[in-house]
Amino acid sequence: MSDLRPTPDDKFTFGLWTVGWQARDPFGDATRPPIDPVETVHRLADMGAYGVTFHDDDLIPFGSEDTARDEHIKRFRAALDETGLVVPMVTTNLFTHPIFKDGGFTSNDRAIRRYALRKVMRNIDLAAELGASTYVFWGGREGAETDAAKDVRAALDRYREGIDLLADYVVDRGYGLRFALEPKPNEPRGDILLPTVGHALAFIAQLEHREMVGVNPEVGHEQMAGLNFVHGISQALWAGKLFHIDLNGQHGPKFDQDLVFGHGDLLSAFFLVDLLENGGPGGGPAYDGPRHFDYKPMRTEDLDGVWASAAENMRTYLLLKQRAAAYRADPEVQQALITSKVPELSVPTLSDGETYSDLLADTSAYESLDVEAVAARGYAFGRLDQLAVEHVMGAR
Ligand code: GLT
Ligand code: MN
Ligand code: MN
Repeated sequence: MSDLRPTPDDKFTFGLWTVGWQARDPFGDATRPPIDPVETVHRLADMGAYGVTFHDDDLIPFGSEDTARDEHIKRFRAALDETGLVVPMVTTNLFTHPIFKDGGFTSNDRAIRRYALRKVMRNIDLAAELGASTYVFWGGREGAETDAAKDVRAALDRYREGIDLLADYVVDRGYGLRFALEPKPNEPRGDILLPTVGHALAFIAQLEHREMVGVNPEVGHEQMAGLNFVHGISQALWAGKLFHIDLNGQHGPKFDQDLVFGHGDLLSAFFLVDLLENGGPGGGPAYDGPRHFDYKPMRTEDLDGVWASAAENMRTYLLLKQRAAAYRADPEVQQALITSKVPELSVPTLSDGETYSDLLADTSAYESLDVEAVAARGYAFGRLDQLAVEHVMGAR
């Protein structure tokens, strides 16, 4: 089916670290060789992707001399120019090198915090040069294993200080970048600061440049905490803070699996795509940014399996987009939504101009309401759920 062939209009993007993961885990060595970022750019472009993203160290090995650094950037740029792939998002590695073992912005060691800020500033310059519009902050090492080790209120002060300083830097340089904080509850730290979308949104409200900071939620990171990803994304959209999104798959609360998109909670993936694509006020897309896949090809895959899995992310997304469109267009679904009063929730509880005094005076709202009869009404939500399941299964 031709409309299942990805094109740059679909805005599919991948991190260099995703397909490039060599599958080293805490118990075993790498099962795959490294992949040259230039090859990744060509492969992704051939598959119909829109863009590529990276951490500084994915492109320029940590500790490279300036001349080597320039050469890595030059080769990468040439590949982008040849293929037309764009770089919509860039981020920093503040977690691999042992210096970051207690965090970057929130390390107890002040010298490390200063070093981390410098590392980010240098890479922000590169992000701006490459035309990125979003800079992601995943604070995987910002956390602790024991409550004895971290003054969390001081850590949040330092986190805020770091983001405020970097926002000042971006504003002063005139870079067109916005920041997106990526929550995760745990792994690699026992507990990570800003563990969920909700925590991140509350933190953002305390920032000096809060207007330029949003979130980059990841499917598996919310699901690891047993949370509903669609609800988290909905709240981020409601707050005007869905600046970026990391799509992947996860089977409930366990280690971060980073599976292919949809290869976990498929029904949740369906409702997510429906929200992103059809959830806007007029029925249009609620989110128009990159559909960024942050997954890891399974450790058991060889290189052919790596590229096959990259394509599977995009194909699964496009299939779910088709299924969601069919679900929305199904007259039985439309009728079932009305029966379940789903559209009625958009009607304000008080009428235009009505006040609480009017509500107090309305005996039909309270005194004469047949509470038992209203309580007895069913919502038929099960029917809606079944219709969704049947659409996902291609049964309708
Ligand atoms: C790391 C993490 C991801 C983040 C990346 C950005 S790095 O792979 O597991 O979820 O998005 O720093
Ligand atoms: Mn993850
Ligand atoms: Mn991620």
